[in-house]
Amino acid sequence: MISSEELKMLRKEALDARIKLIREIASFGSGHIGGSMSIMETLVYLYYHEMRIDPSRPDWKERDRLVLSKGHSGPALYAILAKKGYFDESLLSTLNKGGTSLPSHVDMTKTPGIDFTAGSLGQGISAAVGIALAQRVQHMDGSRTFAIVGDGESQEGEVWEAAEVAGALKLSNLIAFTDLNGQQLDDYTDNIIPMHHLRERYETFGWQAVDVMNGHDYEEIAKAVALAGKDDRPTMIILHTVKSFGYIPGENIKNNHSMSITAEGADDAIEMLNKREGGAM
Ligand SMILES: Cc1ncc(C[n+]2csc(CCOP(=O)(O)OP(=O)(O)O)c2C)c(N)n1
Repeated sequence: MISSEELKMLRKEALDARIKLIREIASFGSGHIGGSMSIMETLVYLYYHEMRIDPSRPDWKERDRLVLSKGHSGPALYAILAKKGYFDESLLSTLNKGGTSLPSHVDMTKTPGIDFTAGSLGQGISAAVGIALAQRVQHMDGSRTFAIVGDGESQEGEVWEAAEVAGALKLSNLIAFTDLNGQQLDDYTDNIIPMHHLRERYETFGWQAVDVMNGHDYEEIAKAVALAGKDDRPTMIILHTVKSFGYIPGENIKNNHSMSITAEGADDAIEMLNKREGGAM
């Protein structure tokens, strides 16, 4: 499904995007590194392989859309959008600073390539349902809506209202992901409200739901996405991920949601990452 050449390309792009993301957050001094890193493979897969987009026409009506419902992970998406040419890469160093077009939470009125504003958890997936419905009503047959939801975010009741509506409307052009990294703002999800049985919960609401046991594996992600749109159900892909994956100082610790990163800390983290990736850059 993915050639070895393409796999190599996706891995290279993800490594480069992760390096840009670390520097981006270090330029402000702190930011949402954990939940940004955990969705990097998914974003790279979508923007480099799957989505019908044209960076020179961010407002192209028939494009596929992405709603980053866990909108605090904007810095990851900015690294990808910059690399794809939606805006100049130099803007990454303005993250979250006064007057920036790259606020820490995604804002469609400020940033080319952002399809919906998000940050108040639970709302983005509802918007994605509306966008997918609009695509159907307007007979935009080749257009799809993608959404990425957090596992902590899934404690919001609004997520389940959206899920119920999408299933009832049989929105087969809606392909959503849950980033099941097992952590939320200040603790492990299991210690707050466990997110077990997500697959069964979505299936009950009329979705096709599939677990991706390694949410950092492109072939697994590709296989799951290939299942979508084959019948009249929306699709939920449950990504088992590691929060902060690739920002090694944040991996496997509790307080990795928003972290302080100095310029020296960024250099060290990038060196560690390059070493682990075998010097792929
Ligand atoms: C309605 C709402 N309540 C609280 C917050 C504050 N908040 C920001 S991120 C976050 C944790 C989200 O956890 P999760 O969805 O698992 O994100 P991830 O761990 O993937 O970063 C919280 C509580 C918010 N943005 N919106």
